Amino acid sequence: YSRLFTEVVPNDRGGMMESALTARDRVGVQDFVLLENYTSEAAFIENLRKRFKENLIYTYISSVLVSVNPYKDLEIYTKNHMERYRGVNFYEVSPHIYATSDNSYRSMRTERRDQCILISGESGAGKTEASKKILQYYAVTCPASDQVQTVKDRLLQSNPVLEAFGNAKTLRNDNSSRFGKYMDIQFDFKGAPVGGHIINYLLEKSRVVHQNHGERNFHIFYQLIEGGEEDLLRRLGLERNPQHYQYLVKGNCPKVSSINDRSDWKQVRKALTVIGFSEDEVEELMNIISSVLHLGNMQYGGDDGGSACITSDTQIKYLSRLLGVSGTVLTEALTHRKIIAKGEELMSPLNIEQASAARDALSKAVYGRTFTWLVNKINGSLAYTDESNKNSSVIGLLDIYGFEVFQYNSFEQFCINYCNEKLQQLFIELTLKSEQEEYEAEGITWEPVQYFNNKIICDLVEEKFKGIISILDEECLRPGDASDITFLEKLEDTVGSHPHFVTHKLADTKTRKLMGREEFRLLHYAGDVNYNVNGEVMCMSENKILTQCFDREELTDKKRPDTVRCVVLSHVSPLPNPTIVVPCAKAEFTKLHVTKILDYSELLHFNCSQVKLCVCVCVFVCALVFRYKSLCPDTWPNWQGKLPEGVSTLVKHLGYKPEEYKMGRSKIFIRFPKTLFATEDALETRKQSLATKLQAGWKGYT
Ligand code: AOV
Ligand code: MG
Repeated sequence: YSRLFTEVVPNDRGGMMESALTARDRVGVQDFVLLENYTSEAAFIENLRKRFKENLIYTYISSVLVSVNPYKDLEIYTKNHMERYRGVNFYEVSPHIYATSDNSYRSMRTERRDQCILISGESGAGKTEASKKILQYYAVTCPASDQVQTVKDRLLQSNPVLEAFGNAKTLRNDNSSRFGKYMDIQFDFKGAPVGGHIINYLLEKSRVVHQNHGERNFHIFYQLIEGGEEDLLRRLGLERNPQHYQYLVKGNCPKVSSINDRSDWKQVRKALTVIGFSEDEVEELMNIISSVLHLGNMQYGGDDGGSACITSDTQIKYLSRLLGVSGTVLTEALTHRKIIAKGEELMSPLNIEQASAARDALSKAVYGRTFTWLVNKINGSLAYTDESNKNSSVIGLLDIYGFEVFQYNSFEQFCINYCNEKLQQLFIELTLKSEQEEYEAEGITWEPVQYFNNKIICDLVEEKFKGIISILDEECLRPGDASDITFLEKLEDTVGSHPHFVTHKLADTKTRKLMGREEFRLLHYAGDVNYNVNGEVMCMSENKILTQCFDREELTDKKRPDTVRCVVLSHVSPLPNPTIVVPCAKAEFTKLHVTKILDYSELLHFNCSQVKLCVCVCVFVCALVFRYKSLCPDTWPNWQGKLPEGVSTLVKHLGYKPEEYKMGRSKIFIRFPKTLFATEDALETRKQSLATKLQAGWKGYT
């Protein structure tokens, strides 16, 4: 139960011995459950702050791991660290992402149940980094054979590839995930990783054709242009200058100081080979990537009748070569649409605006499908084919795009934030449910906790016929005068009275000042966001997959949520002003920032609800007797009787009052952390006095 102890952190007093009490004062507690004043937001923040100052970025809330983004490399992910956490009960070591990883692994092995690790937190919090650390931990610490080594390499190398095609620089994060990822790591009966499977959710395709100011397109475009070999670029007809491409200039941000596109290209190129892409496949992949860039540079002019025509055939030439489609077919496809009149197919010319929209739609579709193809290809290379091994189990890792708010929020932010709402739902259900199950198993009565359940917001978005998605769907399909404005009006009519929904028209004077007329505001669990409806009805009709973006069935079909063992909640100090372009004054950690996180995340809420539900610190009775038996003459050197009686004898001797603890079947629930700390301090005093006596030549200790 070293969670009760304080990490040994060198202090700035020249290595002078520090008592447990002052150390605890200095570096805080490792588990928020141990906070004396657990309902106080100030105490919670103070504990986070103390630990962060000492580079202790991890803290538990019971079995949930909270991590604060340090924005600097800490020497805490070495092989030695991995060894320290390997096979050790996570109660016995200080909080770490490796402890959580190891705990899931051991639960999977001993209970033979599939596991799942959910990682949540706002954009830039460190979710993707956490998921990579978990994967690295398994790759290094799990048993391996030659064949397994290949699987481990492929699992690890899938990350740079997926990040190249699915991540981009945003205003919040230089390496922001623009898709949701659920990865299963498959283990054989010996506990060796033997395969994997990735499910991707809703790539932000609109980024291919448009980026907000200060943001970039997906990394791969810049990597190819900056790092691609001369002859490759010549074959693809590309210039070594991102500024040359319309799809790469929208955000006016070709270079990012934290990113080296050239070396990243090398890494991605190598990773593609490790995963099993042939030279031809890589070339084809790059053909597609470069054809998207050529598409973006296509210029349209209008003829006398106002119909669009392509003014230069340079792009068409490249495109027809790269995509293997005839120039005439391409030209017609990009300037006409097919209509069926009286049973006959006719080609009707598009005007310039329509042709540009068609071009962008094609680019998005091509990129989106290529991404899906890439994921399938990686899955093929990770597939576990040994049918004889039926005893395999999996650990699932969920890493989605985090909650985000910009000055201008569109449908993309709506989807992303809805995903986060759903994850929060799952999180609430799982943590509270598992606590309650523990109480039931231990035969302890508890009082149900009042907490904010965000189901009400999920319903607002997803309810059939009267949720926002249904209304949008309906407007997209409705022929006639459907527009962004009719969509907004329909929202006002249908969900206008919902407590988490506001529009300019419905808002009070103060809120109205903060909103545009074409916006609706959702009061999310993590904060208020104004969504602009501009262009939604026109371009979103293809987005039927939205409803799948966080399909609960994905997680429930294998009855897995029941088996979730741990949740990682990552949190970074957010921007003082979320619209600032450079993400964070990095390791800044001021009180103000942290208060903001808590507002955002309801993290404190979890803390309170968890603790209230727990009402106490719980310790396995056998561990309690074993640890403290020396403090009571009746239990020292060994308690011979039944364990529950041993505990009663011990706690009576220690002076625990009846209202301070409750006995469960296998655990004792102690109401106040200070009770346990006092016992811990008594143990230390005893150890020290024994040490002094032994030094003085005392031989009475056996
Ligand atoms: P995210 O996944 O939560 O954001 P990332 O995992 O991409 O956030 O982290 C953002 C950046 O923070 C990384 O690129 C690192 O520079 C830094 N960082 C995160 N975790 C650590 C760590 N443990 N140690 C050191 N630096 C770290 V998003 O994908 O935008 O929701 O959508
Ligand atoms: Mg991420």
